[in-house]
Amino acid sequence: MQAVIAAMAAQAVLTAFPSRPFLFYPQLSPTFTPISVAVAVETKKAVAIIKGGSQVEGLISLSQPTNGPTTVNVLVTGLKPGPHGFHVHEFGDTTNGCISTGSHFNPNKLKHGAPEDKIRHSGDLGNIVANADGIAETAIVDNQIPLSGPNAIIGRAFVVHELEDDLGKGGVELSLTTGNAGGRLACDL
Ligand SMILES: [Cu+2]
Ligand SMILES: [Zn+2]
Repeated sequence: MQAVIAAMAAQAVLTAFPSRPFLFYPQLSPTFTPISVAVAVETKKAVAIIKGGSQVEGLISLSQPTNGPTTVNVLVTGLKPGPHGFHVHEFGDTTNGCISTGSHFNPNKLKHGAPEDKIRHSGDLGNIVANADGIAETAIVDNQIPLSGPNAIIGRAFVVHELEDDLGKGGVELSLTTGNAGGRLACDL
């Protein structure tokens, strides 16, 4: 991945404010279940804005009810039509450009895979697919990217890649680390 990073990358850094107050707002929105009287379900929410040196930009909004999966609503524009690897990377750090976001978020020390695989990085969200207009719009529901707790993705980064993620099945060395998804599209805010 590193060799092609300079190319273009789209990524958003999930920051738990205060340094980047516009990037990420965790909010607790209490909602009440209709049946139980005293049970409140807290849904955590977050928003990340993707922007970069290329024309790739977009908005990612996340929500997670207590102990439930995280829903990631993705809208990215300016992409080449087709699939693009989409991951949570380790560090919400762009001081050295996209390379500073490190590898795929991988708290369980496993190999790269598809979102539905048992063996995968927690940050492996597969591909988002851009249509003929270069727009990728999708909703991803995933259990391994919580917004709180020890494996929370707060403080990490979303990265959209130049190429398709082969989901660990490409048969080349990079398949098992990065999905061979090529450069990171557009970098930083
Ligand atoms: Cu990636
Ligand atoms: Zn991975």
